[in-house]
Amino acid sequence: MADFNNLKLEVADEIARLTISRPAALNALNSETLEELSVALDEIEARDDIKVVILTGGPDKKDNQFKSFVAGADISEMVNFTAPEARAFGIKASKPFFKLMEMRQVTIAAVNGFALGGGCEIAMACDIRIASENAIFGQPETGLGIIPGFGGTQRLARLVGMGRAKEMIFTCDNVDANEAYRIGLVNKVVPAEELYPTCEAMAKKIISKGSYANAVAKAAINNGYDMDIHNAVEMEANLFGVVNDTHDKKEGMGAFLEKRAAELTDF
Ligand code: CO8
Repeated sequence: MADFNNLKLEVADEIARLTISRPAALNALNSETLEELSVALDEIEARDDIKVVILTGGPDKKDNQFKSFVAGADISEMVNFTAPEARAFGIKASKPFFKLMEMRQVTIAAVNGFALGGGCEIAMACDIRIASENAIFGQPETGLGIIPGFGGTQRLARLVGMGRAKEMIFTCDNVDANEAYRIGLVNKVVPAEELYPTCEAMAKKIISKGSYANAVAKAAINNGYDMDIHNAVEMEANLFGVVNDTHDKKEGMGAFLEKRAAELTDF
């Protein structure tokens, strides 16, 4: 794997733990980190021995505590952006963000503190979000005179509905972990010390199912989300055809009928 300045990648039991680590800036996303994320996610996607990615934030510099998941895009880099530079920055981010959303591996955000601006946005690009009790979500951009630019105006409304998304974006009010759970922004809230073990347990459960089938199901959910229901169900039927021609289908159904545990290996 490539060497990274702002990321840490550990792989064990088919799970990649990808940690964003810029301790001096509460893991804010600068250009270098976005580029490294692109490289890391491309490399992960090519590996058959990684089935789930858990994305999280490293500890801060001041107290060495897990205070922040990602405190946004890097304001010190953005402050002098011209319009073309800002656009290029947004496009640079869209590659790893879409990769998290669309790669064949399942992606889980382990949100362990501030998830503000680009931090909330990168969590939303993951398939699943699990938050520690100290997590704080928010889109503070309009208070900085900008708008969410890493997909926030789109993904937040899709996750929590237009009314709540507009309220969060227009007021810049943060929401705590329990409120994030209540509005559907996160899947689960757990005490801080249980965050990684909870993500890992979910990852292991996901890995115990058909990984190829899960990758196809992920594509079906993503592709169908913005289609009309007739085309979406037809697209699903096509993908259902694809998964019927696999080892895992024969093994999964065969094992059920023979009353034994299935050994699912396709990916
Ligand atoms: N960018 C750069 N540096 C940051 C950022 C950031 N987003 N967040 C924190 N830091 C730095 C601070 O400047 C500080 O550095 P230093 O020690 O050198 O002064 C260090 O991290 C620690 O931060 P604080 O001292 O502020 O820590 P506190 O515990 O007092 O506060 C907060 C924590 C509340 C998280 C606070 O740091 C904060 O409000 N940060 C900014 C949050 C924010 O506004 N995020 C949104 C940024 S805009 C954005 O994400 C847009 C995304 C879309 C861009 C699209 C482009 C096309």
